[in-house]
Amino acid sequence: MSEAFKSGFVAIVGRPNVGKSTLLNQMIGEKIAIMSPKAQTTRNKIQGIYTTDEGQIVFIDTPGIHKPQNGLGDFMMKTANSALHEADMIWFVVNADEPRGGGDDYIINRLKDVETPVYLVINKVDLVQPQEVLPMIADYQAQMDFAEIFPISARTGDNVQALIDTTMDQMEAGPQYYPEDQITDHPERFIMAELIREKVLQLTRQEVPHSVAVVIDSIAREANEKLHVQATIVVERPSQKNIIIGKGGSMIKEIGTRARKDIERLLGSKVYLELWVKVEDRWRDKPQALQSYGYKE
Ligand code: GDP
Ligand code: MG
Ligand code: K
Repeated sequence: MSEAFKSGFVAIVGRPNVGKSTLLNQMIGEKIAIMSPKAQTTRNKIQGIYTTDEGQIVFIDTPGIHKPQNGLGDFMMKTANSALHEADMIWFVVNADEPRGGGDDYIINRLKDVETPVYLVINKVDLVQPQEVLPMIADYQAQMDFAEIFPISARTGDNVQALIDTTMDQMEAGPQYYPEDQITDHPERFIMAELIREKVLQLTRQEVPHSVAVVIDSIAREANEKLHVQATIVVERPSQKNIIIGKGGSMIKEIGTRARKDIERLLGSKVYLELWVKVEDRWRDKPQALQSYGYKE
């Protein structure tokens, strides 16, 4: 006799770079959340969907929770806040190879205000000795009550299945929200833009900060079955545009090549990627620009 199908939403929170996107990718097995060694790569709420015969877990990958500094920061915090209340469960991800810091405490204080059960997920245990984990658990437990505590490695997959299994166990009976072959509810357009933005951040390092957005202008299927994607990279200053284009167009070519490969893998189709660069001063403080680049509620 089989039990009722279970389903629910899990919000993944944690300060930037603790490995939230890596964990999501490890579970879902597709590159849908964007990884980068830089902070705040994930701006929008990205849902990964995990389905088995037993049930379905819909993951909400939140942007790093932090004090807002401008219009964009404010948007990001509102997104994270609403995710906390919508969720049936929260996974609070922390870094095993760093002591609890101000960024973690800021989140702990916000989590204390939510009714939703919180799992403490201590990630990157592959970087520390086993005996270092216990004192860390004690330290976090002294701050607040956690429903469960899981030391894991999102990179190696260590203990990730146990985390998922326990989460699934504790979900209530519910509908299957999405078809089982669906791994994200975001339009491919958004994922493509994020893949391009990821390459810009990876390749330009410090020179082009977070003042970069990517807009997919058009997607068309060509006669030869190739997908023609036109996209615009939006920056705030002409100097940043020059960096992105690079000497003789070398940088934009590299960005395009890398992004195209990821997009082809995502869509299972040959892609012709055409990239443009546009300067728009201080777009992060303009509500209208924020909206047209997809950062709206
Ligand atoms: P996010 O900002 O929380 O989404 O963090 P990311 O998923 O982008 O990861 C930030 C960095 O930590 C990346 O360089 C990851 O490769 C790395 N990382 C994530 N999880 C692990 C892990 O379990 N072990 C190790 N060694 N590195 C990890
Ligand atoms: Mg992330
Ligand atoms: K990141």
